[in-house]
Amino acid sequence: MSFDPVNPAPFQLEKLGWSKFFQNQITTGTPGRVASANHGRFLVWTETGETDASVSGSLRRNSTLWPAVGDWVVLRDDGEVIATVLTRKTKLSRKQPEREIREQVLAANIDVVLVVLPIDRELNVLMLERLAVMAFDSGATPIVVLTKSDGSHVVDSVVHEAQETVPGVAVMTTSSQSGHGIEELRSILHPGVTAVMLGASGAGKTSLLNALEGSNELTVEVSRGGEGRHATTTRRLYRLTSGGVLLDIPGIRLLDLTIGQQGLDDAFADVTQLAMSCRFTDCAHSGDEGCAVEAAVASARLSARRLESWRTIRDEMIQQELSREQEVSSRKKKGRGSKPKPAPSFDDEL
Ligand SMILES: Nc1nc2c(ncn2[C@@H]2O[C@H](COP(=O)(O)OP(=O)(O)OP(=O)(O)O)[C@@H](O)[C@H]2O)c(=O)[nH]1
Ligand SMILES: [Mg+2]
Ligand SMILES: [Zn+2]
Repeated sequence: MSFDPVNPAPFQLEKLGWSKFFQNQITTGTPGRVASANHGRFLVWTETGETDASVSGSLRRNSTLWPAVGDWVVLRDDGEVIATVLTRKTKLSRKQPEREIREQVLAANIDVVLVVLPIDRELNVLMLERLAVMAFDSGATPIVVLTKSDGSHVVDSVVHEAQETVPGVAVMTTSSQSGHGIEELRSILHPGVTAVMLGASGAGKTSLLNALEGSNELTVEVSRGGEGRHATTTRRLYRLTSGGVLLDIPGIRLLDLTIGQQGLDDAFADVTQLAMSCRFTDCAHSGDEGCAVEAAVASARLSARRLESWRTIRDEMIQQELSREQEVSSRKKKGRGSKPKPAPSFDDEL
């Protein structure tokens, strides 16, 4: 375990997000936070410094408790083995219907999800809607960060478009090149706050980290089509000079975005609010009798495009659910459902 004699308590756990919620879960052992994971080895921050830890045998056999970046864990006395993963406050995850481990936790115990989209070209509304749903699903607070503002001549109208797309969510603009908005971002990331950056490859996530910290982490050239080529390949926590903690993760593709009902309700708060007046509680807002949402579209209180997006995402959600159920039932037919759980494949893969 590394220890800095000049600064005897370099890691104040509260600054790193430690709270009563976690304290109440432990009686013995050393608490620490998983800062990165690499094929079964974990870099853990504790009060006395960083340690390189593995997981205990019992954890290894119980794949539902596999540590993810951002997790609070308890180390055994020797300080090199993770004995327990504490219950998560929030988690940003994606479902993997086709994999043995169904859910991949991208970030644990986050307070804020920075939904990062570049605006040096047209705002990708489709992406924003889905990222917002996933961010809301995590249980943390989403904030939209529109990057590369130096490359846009229509910043105000794009901000307006983003606000219309995710009503009630704060929208800010940044430029890692000019420094615009970086101070504002810094003020959000104060001690005790953990944020994760969620966005496509090439959106400018790592550049934000570099602009905040003056660091020089690897960024990527963006191709003509706007897609980056995964400059960042691992998930990692950074302690910021502003006191907070920032998680940089690899870019996510539109295809990988998974969605849940709660996230849908929250990201489409305008539709959810109107739906409370629909005659049927399970109204699909699609020709159903007494539909208040369609009535709102007819009287121009809700845009038709907005309802269209809601329907599309809901259809995708139902489709995802169906394929997951099919997966489970075909597994059962093959008699695999009764097999003991396999050892976890490493969750730190892309
Ligand atoms: N003009 C301009 N370019 C930017 C800005 N921020 C990032 N870029 C450029 O956009 C490209 C991608 O930036 P990255 O920070 O690597 O993107 P990323 O989201 O971390 O990408 P992944 O790690 O692959 O997910 C780089 O070439 C950056 O120089 C900005 O504010 N203005
Ligand atoms: Mg990156
Ligand atoms: Zn309805």
